[in-house]
Amino acid sequence: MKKITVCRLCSACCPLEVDVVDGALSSARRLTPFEKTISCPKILNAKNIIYSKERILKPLLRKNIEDEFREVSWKEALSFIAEKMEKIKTNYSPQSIALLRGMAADWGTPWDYAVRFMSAIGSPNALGNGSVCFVAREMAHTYTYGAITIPQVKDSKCIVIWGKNDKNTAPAMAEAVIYAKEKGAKLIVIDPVKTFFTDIADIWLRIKPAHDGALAMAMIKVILDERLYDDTFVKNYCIGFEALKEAISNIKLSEISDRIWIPIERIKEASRLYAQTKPSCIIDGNGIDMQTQVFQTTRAICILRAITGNIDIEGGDFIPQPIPLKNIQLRDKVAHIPSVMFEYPHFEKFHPTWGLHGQSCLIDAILEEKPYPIKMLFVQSGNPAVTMMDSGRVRNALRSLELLVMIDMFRNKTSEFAHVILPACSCFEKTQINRAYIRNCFIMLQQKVIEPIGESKSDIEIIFELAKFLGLHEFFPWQTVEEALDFQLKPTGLTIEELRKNPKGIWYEKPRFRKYETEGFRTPTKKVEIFSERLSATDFDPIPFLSGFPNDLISFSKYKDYPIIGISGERVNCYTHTQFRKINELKRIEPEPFIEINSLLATKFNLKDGNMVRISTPRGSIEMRVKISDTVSDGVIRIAWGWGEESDKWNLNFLTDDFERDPITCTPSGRTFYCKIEKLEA
Ligand SMILES: Nc1nc2c(c(=O)[nH]1)N[C@H]1C(S)=C(S)[C@@H](COP(=O)(O)OP(=O)(O)OC[C@H]3O[C@@H](n4cnc5c(=O)[nH]c(N)nc54)[C@H](O)[C@@H]3O)O[C@H]1N2
Ligand SMILES: Nc1nc2c(c(=O)[nH]1)N[C@H]1C(S)=C(S)[C@@H](COP(=O)(O)OP(=O)(O)OC[C@H]3O[C@@H](n4cnc5c(=O)[nH]c(N)nc54)[C@H](O)[C@@H]3O)O[C@H]1N2
Ligand code: SF4
Ligand SMILES: [Mo]
Repeated sequence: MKKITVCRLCSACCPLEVDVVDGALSSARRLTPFEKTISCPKILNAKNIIYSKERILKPLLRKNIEDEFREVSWKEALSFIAEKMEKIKTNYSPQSIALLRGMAADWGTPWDYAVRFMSAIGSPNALGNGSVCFVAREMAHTYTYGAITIPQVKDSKCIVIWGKNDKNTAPAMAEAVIYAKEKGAKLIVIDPVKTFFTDIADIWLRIKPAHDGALAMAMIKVILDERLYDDTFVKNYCIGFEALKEAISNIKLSEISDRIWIPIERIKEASRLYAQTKPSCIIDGNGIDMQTQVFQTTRAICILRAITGNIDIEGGDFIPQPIPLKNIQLRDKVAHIPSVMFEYPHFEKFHPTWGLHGQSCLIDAILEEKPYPIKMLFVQSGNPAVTMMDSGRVRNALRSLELLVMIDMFRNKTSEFAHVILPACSCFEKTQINRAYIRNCFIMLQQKVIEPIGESKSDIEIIFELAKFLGLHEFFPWQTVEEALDFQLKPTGLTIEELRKNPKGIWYEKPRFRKYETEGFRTPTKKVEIFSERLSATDFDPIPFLSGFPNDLISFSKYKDYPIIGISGERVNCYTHTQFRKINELKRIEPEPFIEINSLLATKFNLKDGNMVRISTPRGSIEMRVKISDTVSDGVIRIAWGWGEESDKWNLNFLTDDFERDPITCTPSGRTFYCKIEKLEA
């Protein structure tokens, strides 16, 4: 039998067609409107992933982290958790219990119920990892024009790809770029690394890693100096244009050019092409996240969109029309309790449903007991022992907890610090609504296509079970997940049943362009806030980089003995972060990690392909084989990402820093750090 659903093996959330034979998943493929398609090895191996013998099929429990886990019943696991939680509440406080969320379970409805659960127990500390993923960037969009825009790539005439590599990370977007390019669209790519897109670009700006903010401001300067901006849009719909003009008058292109490794002429060429081609759109990505200036950098890029009048137009950057799902997170209930993110109030409160995404603050709170001790942690769909910056520090924090409960399909490095693991089911075994399908007017259901394997349960059901065991019935009155989802869908007039009858999705309303003409923007002033009063009032630069460009954009800049710039390796399309390395069919595609190094640096260190090197920073060191490659420029090495799950000696985040952070979003630099390398004997 064929069934339609949404894939959540990575965050791209592709629509899928799945073949189910005798109740078992036999194969699955992406559904795409494009002729030229990009294949995804993960989905082709969905069966091997979900039926892997490594799956956790029953709850696992141990009293001490030195002991072995034993399989127990759900009842025993939940009673153990409930009993411990009561003790922690009594000995400390409800807010001493926190939840940390990785990206895998999705930020739509599964996130809502996790946050609601935490609110119900009386803790404001439900944290996600969005400070290093895209939530920090989303906040910058929101502060500028009210929402994160969606690039209308297919209909665009000029596409800027800024720190994104959709070929490996979001195939439908990559297909749209290829389609538009074949129809004649121009392509500008801003990336320090050679990729599939830099190869087909009209202009490739090979930027110095982490220096995107200065480039964006330089492009704004060219556009203003050469009067290439959209005068009407700026006059009618923006606030702070005059202040922007004044700010850029202090910027010297020659200085920026030297700083960011891009010749002035190239900056001008790209600025002109972007501003003079209509419509243009910008795809911004994770290459800008994990920078200590992600917020202001993204603001500057947003301002580029605004001054060129490319916002909310066909082929430009669309302001989404979100599906009005009911907000059930109950954050008001705990609003009076300071959260662990108390030092980042803008980021803490910028959005009604994103909630808290400063995961680094959680580690601070555990280690320093500020603003109070954190003694118990739920880790849901994440592997923080490998994926958070400065793994050594993170592990010290995890080790010091009185109780760590994981909700996951597999054991991972984080399990080494866990007392209980509750078995979660895969994306094919549960029904939920993903954030990708509520952020705009098209909604599609991720529906269960097979029954949960073993005793695993969906993330939402696990939250319901925990809530019931803790006597939180009044907050979780629903008998089934579907009933709860229907409750959330009420304001839309839709139901799960109806979505199931329309598995390929429903247009809740048709996209409307230029909504600002009648509705304004969803900012306090209803305008595009080039100048942000909210930032000004709290002593942050109201115009990006008004007080200058910080010097130390790359971690460990102050240390003298670390001359090489290290960056995180690409997301290869056979893995999602630390996942799937036990799936032999995927492992065969990329069997071992390596660092990429160009021939000049290789000669300097007398390195040949396959040699082993030690890579060190002031935080720690790891070892990997060398691959000589022209993907990186001289002085830069790229270190494969996600392999820390396989071995500590490959854990990139033993090298990274969690001390220097973006002052608004607390984002540390996981992307870029100074390091040194040494050749090791065979
Ligand atoms: N240095 C450096 N650090 C980085 C990055 C980098 O590029 N460089 N990338 C950053 C980014 S953008 C991100 S998003 C994070 C990712 O960080 P994490 O979210 O911690 O990463 P994953 O390795 O994907 O771990 C996901 C876990 O969820 C489990 N899982 C999968 N599906 C489900 C499900 O449906 N339910 C449940 N309960 N569990 C599930 C998997 O088995 C796995 O253990 O890492 C960040 N860290
Ligand atoms: N296969 C697969 N797909 C995934 C994931 C996965 O792990 N595997 N993870 C999912 C998640 S959670 C995320 S966040 C997305 C991320 O998806 P993307 O945003 O596409 O992330 P990356 O591929 O890590 O990086 C994008 C590009 O940024 C470039 N870059 C690095 N440093 C800089 C810089 O300083 N400036 C600029 N301008 N560019 C830079 C890199 O060279 C790379 O080409 O992918 C999602 N999809
Ligand atoms: S790209 Fe990600 S969401 Fe899309 S099919 Fe592959 S694993 Fe699934
Ligand atoms: Mo991410």
